[in-house]
Amino acid sequence: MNATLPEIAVDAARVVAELKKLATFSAEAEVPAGLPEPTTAVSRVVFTEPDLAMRAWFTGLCEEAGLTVRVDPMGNTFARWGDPAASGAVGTGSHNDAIPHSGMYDGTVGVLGGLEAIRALQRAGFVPVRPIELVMFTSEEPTRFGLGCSGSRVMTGAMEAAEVAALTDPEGRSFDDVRRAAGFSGDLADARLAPDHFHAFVELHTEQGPLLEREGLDIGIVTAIAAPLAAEFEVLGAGGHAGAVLMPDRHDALCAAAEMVLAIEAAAKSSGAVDTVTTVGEFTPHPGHGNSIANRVRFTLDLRDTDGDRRDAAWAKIRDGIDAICARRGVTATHRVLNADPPAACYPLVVDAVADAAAGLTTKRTISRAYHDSLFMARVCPTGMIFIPCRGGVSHRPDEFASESAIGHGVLVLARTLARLATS
Ligand code: HGY
Ligand code: MN
Ligand code: MN
Ligand code: MN
Repeated sequence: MNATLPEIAVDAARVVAELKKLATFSAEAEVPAGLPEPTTAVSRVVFTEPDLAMRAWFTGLCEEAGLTVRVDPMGNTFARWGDPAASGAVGTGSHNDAIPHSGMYDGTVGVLGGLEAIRALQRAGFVPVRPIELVMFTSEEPTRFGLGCSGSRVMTGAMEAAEVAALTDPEGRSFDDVRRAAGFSGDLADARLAPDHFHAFVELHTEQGPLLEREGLDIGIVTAIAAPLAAEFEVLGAGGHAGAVLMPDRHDALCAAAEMVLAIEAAAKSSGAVDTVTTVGEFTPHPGHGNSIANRVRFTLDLRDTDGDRRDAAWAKIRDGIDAICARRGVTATHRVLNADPPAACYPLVVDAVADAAAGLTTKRTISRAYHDSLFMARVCPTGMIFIPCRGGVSHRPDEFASESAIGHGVLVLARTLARLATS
């Protein structure tokens, strides 16, 4: 038994070396000019060849650490230290998929940092009362199927397996077909966790924001995760010849959509709080040629806020603004909501364990503005997150960077947190 927690030594250099190896599992990824060094561009979309090669390598690492590896029908990968059949495990983990032309730390710090936290506890002679289980979630990024966190949504019952199975990628292939072609079989519904599978869950992640670095702090103790909404819009206009259609006669879908994008930005800026953020990341006119007026534009909306009601008020304002633009310009707009999730409060059991584990380091309690699989794990067990600073607060860009020292602090706090949670 562990009367007191053992002295834990983290091998941060090994985590950095493994992160660099992980970054080599990548499709073509561009590095924009002028980014600071070190910069490493990564593209690792779910169920593509780099993802599958990474999975095999990652499984080998877990088996080297003596963990029992299980992969569910969605590709969520579980590496357990302790009794494979026991309930009430303490979980940690994150995601290894990466959006195209992004960086090498988003998600991966939580997966490989979680593995090192377990190895460090093993080296310290810690004996967990509860199993400790590392999770690599499938498809946390919305890149291929338009929906973030599909793996953790199904695991936690936040979404039915059949809904995820029917999601399609840009080539029109369904999630179910793609995952089967990638070698994942079985009934997707079996990815649903038993209610008592986890006693608690804690995710280590880079802050993906500037506050910790700006304030010179080591650790962010996350108390809540913002509420994300994603939707896609289709605007239809008249189109026509760029020379022959006079301006008063136009119903230009691109000009209308451009006005809608500015209305979306204005809705965030006028919400009354800096916490409301909107992004239009995709904007595709059709037919998309210089001498042809666009008759169709497809664009995406990513709307988030730490306050669910304020987010929903911004969403209502956006829809009203778009309706008014349609009426004035003689175009039509339809939309499909991909997800509209409530925010998650982190659980005192885990928040306090993280705060205790960070003794000796400088910390602040903070909110996650990015979403994470923890947003859904919080629906099934006490959940919390640990943030480490990242250079300039940058993420989803190749110049995303976290120092070895920051990673070492994060993994040490994670190891101590896991030990606390797995002792009782
Ligand atoms: O978009 C997000 O917040 C996450 O990084 N996928
Ligand atoms: Mn991300
Ligand atoms: Mn992430
Ligand atoms: Mn995430």
